[in-house]
Amino acid sequence: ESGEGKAKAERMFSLMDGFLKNDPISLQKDILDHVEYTVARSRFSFDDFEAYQAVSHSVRDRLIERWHDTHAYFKRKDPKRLYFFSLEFLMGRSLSNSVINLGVRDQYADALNQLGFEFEVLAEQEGDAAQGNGGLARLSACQMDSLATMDFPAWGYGLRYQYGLFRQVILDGFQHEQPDYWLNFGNPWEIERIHVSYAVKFYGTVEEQDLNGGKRKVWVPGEMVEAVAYDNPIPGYGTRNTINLRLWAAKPSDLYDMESYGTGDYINAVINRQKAETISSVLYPDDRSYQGKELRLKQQYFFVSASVQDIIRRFKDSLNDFNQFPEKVALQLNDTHPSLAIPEVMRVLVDEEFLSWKQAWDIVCKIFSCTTHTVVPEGLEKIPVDLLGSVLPRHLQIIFDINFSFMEELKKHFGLDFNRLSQMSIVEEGAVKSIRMANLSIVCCHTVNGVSRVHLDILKTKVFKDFYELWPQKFHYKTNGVTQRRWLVVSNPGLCGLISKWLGTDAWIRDMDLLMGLRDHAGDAELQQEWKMVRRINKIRLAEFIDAMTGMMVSPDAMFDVQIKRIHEYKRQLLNILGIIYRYDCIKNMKESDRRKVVPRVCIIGGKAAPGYDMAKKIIKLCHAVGETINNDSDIDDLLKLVFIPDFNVSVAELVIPGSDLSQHISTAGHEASGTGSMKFLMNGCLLLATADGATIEIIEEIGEDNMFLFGAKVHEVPKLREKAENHRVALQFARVLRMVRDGYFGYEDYFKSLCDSIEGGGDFYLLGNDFASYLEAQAAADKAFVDQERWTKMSILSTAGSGRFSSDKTVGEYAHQTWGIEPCRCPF
Ligand code: GPU
Repeated sequence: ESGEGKAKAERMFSLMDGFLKNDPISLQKDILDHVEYTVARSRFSFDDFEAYQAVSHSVRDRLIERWHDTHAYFKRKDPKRLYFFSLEFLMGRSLSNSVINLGVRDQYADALNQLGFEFEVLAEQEGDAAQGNGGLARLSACQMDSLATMDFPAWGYGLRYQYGLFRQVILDGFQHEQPDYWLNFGNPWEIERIHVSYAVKFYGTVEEQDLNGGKRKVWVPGEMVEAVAYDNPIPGYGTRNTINLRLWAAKPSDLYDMESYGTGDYINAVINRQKAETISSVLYPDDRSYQGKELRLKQQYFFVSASVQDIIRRFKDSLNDFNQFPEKVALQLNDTHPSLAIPEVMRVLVDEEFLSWKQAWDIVCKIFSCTTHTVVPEGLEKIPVDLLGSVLPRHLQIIFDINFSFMEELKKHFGLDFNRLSQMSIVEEGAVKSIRMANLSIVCCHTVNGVSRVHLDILKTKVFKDFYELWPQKFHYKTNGVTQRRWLVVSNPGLCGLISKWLGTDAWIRDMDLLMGLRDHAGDAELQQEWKMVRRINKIRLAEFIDAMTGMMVSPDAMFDVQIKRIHEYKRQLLNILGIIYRYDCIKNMKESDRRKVVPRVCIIGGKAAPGYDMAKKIIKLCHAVGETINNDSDIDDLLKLVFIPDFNVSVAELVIPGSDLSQHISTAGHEASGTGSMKFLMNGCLLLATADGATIEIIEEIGEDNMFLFGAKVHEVPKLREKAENHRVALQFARVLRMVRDGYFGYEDYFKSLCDSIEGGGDFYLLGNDFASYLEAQAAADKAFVDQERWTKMSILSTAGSGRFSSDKTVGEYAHQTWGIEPCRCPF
């Protein structure tokens, strides 16, 4: 190093004084500095929100420090990196999670106390980052936390929506949607990188040009938009590693339409430029229904194109031989939403890096893997060929070329079996010719993962049967998991402390298998007592929240029975509501002496319906109508309450889950690919009332059937039950509660008619009638178990003890080893 460089480095170091310090005085000074200079309020007078802002900025400084060190280290070591592409990341709040992962929670709490603030109160000031819909999006967030904690050299890539998932407002029992303009109050958790930006092209034509005697394809775009990077540091727990979630925002491009400024219509030219920003403006709120929308297609390509450019630039910084690309890059596609990355990498390698088609194809086949999250073929994405050809003309050509080779391969393998060829083709012929994104992904990825064992079975035997016969080695599963950092450490500090006390260590926060140690103590009266206390405090907190949100007082002595998730017919919130009506009807018809034996319940339902999903919206209204009747019936009093929690989101889940006794995961068997909510409840010692579907099947194996309340048809029974309508062994009670809804017992009978029609007679696709009797039995078993608090508490402890297998650390470890081929790269302290 030159003398000058060394002197400069020394000066910098002495000015910086090494790393930021985390003693209470340093923290207070940093916080007040941010109050004064970042938030620009007087340090002598600032409110809770301003305090939150200042605290966040001081935490952000610490994140940045580690982010720099981590990335400098990655650059030096240059390991194979994982690039995780997802159109949705449901991060929720960041403050509590960050200070816990940085290991400075208590220090901040002390420092704030001395300034006259309470950490929890400030943490409540933060709004949710809701850049996603449901399970799929929250899974991405959990996996980012695990990737960071396990020191994997990984990057997340996605879109930075200006409007997150809509806010749900309930008016007169009906859902209304309001925009979530979440950036209004600033977002301290992101770092804008105005210099990290790429041009993304759309529309236009493909021209052929001569190149060294051959031909090359040149895409002449009709529109260009700039992608600007926003980096979101993701700190690991118990490590210095802090990885990056890079989200792209669309900005007008200076390269594009300069000429329109020459026409004299300056104002309109500026307004037109501004339209570029709509690409990253709004998250699509329909969980899993793709309708061939142009804007959605542009969103997908926009983030894929920017990310691929970023990855290739990084690769070329260190190497310039694309043969080594697969040794440096693993590219994971979260469902098919980012699958345009496949033709995009082909295009860049062939058209811009001048590799041969064969060379490029070999690379593509080595770097891509994908995960699928659905079980129904109808849920698979298709893009109309006309649309794709107009927005991305070169990509359509590439997809056709890939399909041509694939069809040739198929013919060699299966002969001229036209049925099979047309089913497996990437191109679907028909009224609307379209591209099947799942088929494209399967053809080009080396590995296709399902999200639970039974999900893989369904993929192999139904959804992708043909592909499985062709390439059995491609198909695998990694059972989903959730991060215990957020779902226990952040959200349930009481239980967390108790677990550590009884295990004699907090090492389980990085190694969930250790929780099994709790099994030895499950019958211990002292642990049971402490366990009950912690859970009771959480229930009181939840009761206060319910009071604040709905004005309803509920007793923490009652059993809190919870179903929170997106509203979907297959998730059967309707079954839950009909069960509640049944319970209500029973209590109403009881003798006074029998009422004393009833276990009091608070039934809690929460979740959003896609704005265009009529049935789901009717279910929300029915829940309110039934609640209105039950909650105001003086005969019922505290024996039964029905609460709908509005605007369910990640931070609401953090509060509700630790305070639940029983949670419901009651999808029709064969419909929930995995389910992850159940895992969060399990960790928190909440008992499950569930069908044998998705990951629940594996949960049963882990904790045993006796420690939960199972019911309903099994996966293999469902098709037969559906075949014949007369097979529906509809319980008498089912007909009776349905009658009540139809006859207007809860009002709105016209509005609920289609809902009733959808589950009566042969049309009961999700088998509510069939499963109703066994559902009621499971509910009765739960009542019986609850009366015996000793038994209940033991089951609760055993639930937590058996939840280790459902940590996303485990899932991510399996992906790293089996699918991505990446190794930890731990930044030294
Ligand atoms: N999932 Br497809 C979503 O949340 N959104 C979707 O569009 C699709 C699937 C869910 C599955 O329903 C759930 O079973 C799974 O646990 C989750 O993805 C994560 O894999």
